Amino acid sequence: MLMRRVTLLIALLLMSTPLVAAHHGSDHSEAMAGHSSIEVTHPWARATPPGAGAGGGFVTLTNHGDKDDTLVGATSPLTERVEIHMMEMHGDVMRMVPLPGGIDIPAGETVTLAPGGLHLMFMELASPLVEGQPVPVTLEFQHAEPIQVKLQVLPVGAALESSHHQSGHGHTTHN
Ligand SMILES: [Cu+2]
Repeated sequence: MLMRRVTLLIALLLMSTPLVAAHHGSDHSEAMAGHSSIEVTHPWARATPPGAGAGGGFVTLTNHGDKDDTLVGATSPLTERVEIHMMEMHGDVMRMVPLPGGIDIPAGETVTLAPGGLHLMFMELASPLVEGQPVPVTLEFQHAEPIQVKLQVLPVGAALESSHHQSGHGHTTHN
């Protein structure tokens, strides 16, 4: 009797599986919708300690189009102020400098935002960036349509595998 019930249960589970799969499959078209000449890869951010007030976000931007473009701004539900910054050496001190003109992404080139260089800055954070809780960001371009990404939040002090420390100011991209 018990055995028969278990068999029936398994049969029901097997029957319901294709329905679940079909439902998930319907989300696919939405993800494919936004066609853009700009490709965004490695969206990530660093977790911030409580009370830090601001946090950095990083993406890699590739311009597959034949026209130069510019990342002119970004928005996020986390804060009303997302700025574009770069790091600059002033004597021995690294300083963050706002880039009101944005970041140029020449046609056919890739620009990497990374710690120690170009980055997005989430200003006046009401709550810290927490490891494992993705940060939604909309990137705005001069020509391309806005692109929505979710920054994966890594531990405080995390670095992208391709980033490396350099003395001096060698953070501009050379191609
Ligand atoms: Cu900054």
